[in-house]
Parts: sequence; structure tokens; C-alpha cells
Amino acid sequence: MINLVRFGVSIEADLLRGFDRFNRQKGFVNRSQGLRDVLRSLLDEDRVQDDSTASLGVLTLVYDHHKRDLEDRLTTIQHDHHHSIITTTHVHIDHDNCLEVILLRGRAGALRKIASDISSLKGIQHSKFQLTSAEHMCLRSRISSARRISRPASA
Ligand code: NI
Repeated sequence: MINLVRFGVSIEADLLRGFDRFNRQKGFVNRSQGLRDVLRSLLDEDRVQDDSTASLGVLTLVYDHHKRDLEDRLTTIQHDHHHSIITTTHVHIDHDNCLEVILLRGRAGALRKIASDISSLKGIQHSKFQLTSAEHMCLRSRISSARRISRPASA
């Protein structure tokens, strides 16, 4: 059972009006629900700042597939990091443009590096990377064991 705790908060009236507006837009039924959502997001953002945090990543890319060598380089990088990549979805948006969404699992620092290496490839028109902490999920042990398996047998 969830252990709920009540506490009092004093804030400026303007700030509270803004928070109430935010809650209405989000469809939250009360301030408690809105505050829990805001706190979870804030704590999650903070956790993934630590490079060692077990995390899930979503990398969204838009690019022109006619750009020389780009698809080859994208494929090579993804093969280099196949332990960290869960899946990749590719959509042909129109004659020229592609949307690719890459889902990743691993330590926050390693995923940031992979996302940065991919996003900085010449020809990528748009990229967005989102990280979510997986520390509280069973994925934490799977990420740890994946790291163990990836070590050379002689080590
Ligand atoms: Ni395509």
C-alpha cells in the first residue's frame, strides 16, 4: 500500500494560479495529483544527470536519405552499440525525408554519448533525445547484467 503523507505549502498567489492553470490543462483532478507529476518529472530529470543512472532513451531523428553515406554511418554506429539499442523504427515521411526513432537502454552517460555521436552526423536535419530513469524498474538489474555479459571472456 502506498504510504501517503500530507504537508502544508506556502507559495505566492500568482504562482498558485499558474499551477492551477497547469493542472487544468493537464487534466489533473486536484493539486496533489499535479504536484506529484511535477515532482516525479523533476526528480527524474535530476537522476539522469548522473552518468551511472540506469536509463531508457528515445532518440528521434529526421534526415534526407539522399545525403551521401548517411544511412551507412547510421547503421554502423547502431551496430557498434547493439547492446544498448532495443529497437529502431524507420518511417519514410515523403520522397526525400525519413523519420527514425531509436530506443535505448543503458547508463545515462553512455546513452548520451551514443545520442550525441548519432545526432552530430552530417545530414541529420533534426534530432531530439529524451532520457528517463529506470533505476526504480527491474530494468536496472538487466542493464547491470548486460554490462557483465559484454566484458571479454578473458577478463
Ligand atoms: Ni526512409
